[in-house]
Amino acid sequence: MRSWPAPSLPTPEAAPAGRLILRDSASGQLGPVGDGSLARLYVCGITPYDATHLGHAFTYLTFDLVNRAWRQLGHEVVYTQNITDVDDPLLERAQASGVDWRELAQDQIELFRQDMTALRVVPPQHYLGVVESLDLVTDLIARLDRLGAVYQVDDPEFPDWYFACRQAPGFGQLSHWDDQRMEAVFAERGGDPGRPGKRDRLDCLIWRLARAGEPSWDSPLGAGRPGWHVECTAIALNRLGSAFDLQGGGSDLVFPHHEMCAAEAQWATGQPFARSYLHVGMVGLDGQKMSKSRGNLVLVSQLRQAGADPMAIRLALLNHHYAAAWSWSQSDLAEAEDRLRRWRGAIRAVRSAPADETVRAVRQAILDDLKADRALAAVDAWVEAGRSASADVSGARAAVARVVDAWLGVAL
Ligand code: 5CA
Ligand code: ZN
Repeated sequence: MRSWPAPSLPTPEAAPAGRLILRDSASGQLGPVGDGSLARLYVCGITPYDATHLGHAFTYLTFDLVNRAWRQLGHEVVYTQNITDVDDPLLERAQASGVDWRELAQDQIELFRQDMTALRVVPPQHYLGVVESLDLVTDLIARLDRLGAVYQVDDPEFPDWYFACRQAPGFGQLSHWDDQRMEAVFAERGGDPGRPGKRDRLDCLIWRLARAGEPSWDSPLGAGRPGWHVECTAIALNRLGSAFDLQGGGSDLVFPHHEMCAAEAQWATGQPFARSYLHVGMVGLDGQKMSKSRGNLVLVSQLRQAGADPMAIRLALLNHHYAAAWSWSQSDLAEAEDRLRRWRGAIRAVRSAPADETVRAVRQAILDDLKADRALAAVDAWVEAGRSASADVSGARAAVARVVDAWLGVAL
């Protein structure tokens, strides 16, 4: 799938210092991530409807900070992202709104591309839809079948294929949840714990056999379509290999999605799936999780159409640390617009404060578990100091504009 145009990126720093430290969601520990010369990142992409709400944008901006930091430190980055362009929620939405599911997906992917471009998100090198990746998916399921990791449910009419997650090496080591919590959340997030004929209530659908009126594709498993999790396992393993550096998404993906992906990959390859995981806190609106099903969405495109500068939207989101859930309000945007105005004013002013400390502080804040809010405060302090400066410090304004562009993705 075509991704979107890359923003201009300042060349990496001549003498890059430091390493990126992130808190791994599986271990809860802080540690270096992507330390080799090649840094490999997989981020779960959209299911293309109701794109791009501010929760999506917050998640992709978080990983954009990771991508930019690695590049500035001189690593080569391989970034892969999927698109869930066939799945129950997409088909249900298409049906409910009377449009073809392919058309709905295409329109929404295009809108997502435009939003990502406007927000200056560095695109993934590998941007893959499920429909174009079906061979990868069915190959992986066949491999799991040979290893005894999948089975057909005991249902004479629709003997769909399931993954026997419980026997998978390492199952549960990402979320560390108990059975009761896993089951409850599994049911909420597309799972079917109560389906008769399964061997274990947590086993997840891996290949759904064709039903009348649903899209399906021929395969050695029978005509059908993939269950949700296996798409990301197959695409990530194919483009990044095992034990890649970082798997990411919103915190709603910890279980079952990322737990199942990891279990499938570990069984198929005998290797860990990702070395580290990063999960982004849920963005809500007026105290509730922003989600398609609740319909309480604020879309990036709506804000843009209403005249918001995409750089102000970016600043509004970066003002929150990724790890905590938070609730969007109109004042987030108003504050960010004010900040953007102040920053641009300082970059064009005739006087400025010295920038060396500021540049270091921005870089350090990001390397320290992506403390973007702290980076913004460092730039605020430089802007404030410039007000009482008596002269222009040579190169200071260019240096701040550069670090804000390279590390925060904000063009001033
Ligand atoms: N296609 C799957 C992943 S394979 C999916 O979860 N799609 S999505 O469209 O529902 O979400 C896209 C990305 O945005 C996921 O990483 C998801 O975790 C994240 N996300 C969804 N809602 C929010 C929210 N309210 N706040 C933060 N991130 C969110
Ligand atoms: Zn995914």
